[in-house]
Amino acid sequence: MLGGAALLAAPFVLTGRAFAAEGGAALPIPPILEADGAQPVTLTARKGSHAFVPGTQTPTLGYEADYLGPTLRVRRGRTAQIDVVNRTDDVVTAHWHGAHVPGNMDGGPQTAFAPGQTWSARFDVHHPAATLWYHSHVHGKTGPQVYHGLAGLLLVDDPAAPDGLPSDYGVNDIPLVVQDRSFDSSGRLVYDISGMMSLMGGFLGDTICVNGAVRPVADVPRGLVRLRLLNGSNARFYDFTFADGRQFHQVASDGGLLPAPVARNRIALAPAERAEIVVDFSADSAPVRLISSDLAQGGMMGGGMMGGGAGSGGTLDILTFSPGSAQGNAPSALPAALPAPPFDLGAPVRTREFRLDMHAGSMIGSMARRLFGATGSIMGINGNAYDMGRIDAALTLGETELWRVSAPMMVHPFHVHGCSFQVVSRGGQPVDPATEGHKDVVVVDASGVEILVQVNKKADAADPFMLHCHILEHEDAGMMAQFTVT
Ligand SMILES: [Cu+2]
Repeated sequence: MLGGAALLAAPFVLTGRAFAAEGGAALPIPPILEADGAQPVTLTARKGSHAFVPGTQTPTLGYEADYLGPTLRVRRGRTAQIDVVNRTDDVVTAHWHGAHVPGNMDGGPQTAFAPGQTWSARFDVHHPAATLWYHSHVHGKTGPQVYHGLAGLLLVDDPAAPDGLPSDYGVNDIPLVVQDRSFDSSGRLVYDISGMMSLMGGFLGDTICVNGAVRPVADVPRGLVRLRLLNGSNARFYDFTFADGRQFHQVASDGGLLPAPVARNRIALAPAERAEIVVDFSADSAPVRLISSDLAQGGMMGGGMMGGGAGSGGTLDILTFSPGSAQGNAPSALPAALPAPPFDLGAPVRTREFRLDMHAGSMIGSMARRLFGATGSIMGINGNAYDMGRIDAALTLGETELWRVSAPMMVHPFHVHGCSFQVVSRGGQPVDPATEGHKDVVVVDASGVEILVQVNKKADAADPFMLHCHILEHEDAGMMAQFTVT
């Protein structure tokens, strides 16, 4: 026990922040890559060099790009054909986050493939219209690989169910991948998780980037504009609002459209969550800022122990819109109803419980083992750290289950592969599916959530589906389990 305090104190490393990342560049719009044509498209994971701010290059990773990747677009009823090529120095995957695809096409840890190899993903698109995304998912390396750029958006369109929403990509239908990053004094990306705060709370950057640019400016037309928001951060939670407090409408959540637009003036997104919102810029002649409360790790240990991250308690600038700087044709009014997927999962035939553990009882000992490279993890689910050789649950194809998920120590974003689920209660209180929508990530705390899960894609023991915390440092440290569907 002697030395415990020293072990905890040693990893706190404070680095200088002489590099001040100035914002204000034009918002980059990732190019569209149509991935459901007659021929496969190529998605090459490669090394790159990217300027988050003009004039300062830093080594990065990307898919078909120096940083991040193209916006893949597929249509419901067609077949996606994507050849993922690895030109990095390490194993990678491409996981189609939120997509309903079989386990062997899911791009989870078991499908990691080596430099020089190609992984041919082929899947029928049964998913309703939605804003999904893709990212590398190599066990133990997801955090650094996504941080350096191995992520992109995956949009599903449904030509048979027009939504009546703004749909001119990059003009009035704008993708926003929001991430926090840190830079050293020369402007190079920093990913240092050796400190206890990063281990416990996940990595938090001190600079907000959108589509790979620091606090950029987006030219938008006057009128209705759809924003497809992805929290692509490793660990940071956001609570987005406009600086002027204006109302907007949420039209979709993780897995697809809501039944009708929901008026809001703020929207919280945990890591990996998405929301589509429609904002009315028709009366604006001045710039409009999207901001977020700086939640840092406010949920950690009930708001205490790990609070005080970068600027905790303050406000983060996300990006600025310049209405009237672009021209576009948009519907003049929001539709009253949207072609949302139905909620028809039926009654559950089985109940399971998942507890997201941080092993409080042996935290110091476990942390010491981890910091010194021995085996052992402080992160797990139901008492077990992730093991690629162990199947944690066996589901039956098409059966609805009720999952009770809890997180005694801190708030975690819980993600399930292979399906969209319905949140039925949070802290014992019923949740309205019309405002929550179809989810694949849900925020869990000590009071617990209940979700209805039905998986309609097969996954065998060789290529199981994952369920895990989407704080990537927690996932990498073992807060993940896997299940089959047969
Ligand atoms: Cu977590």
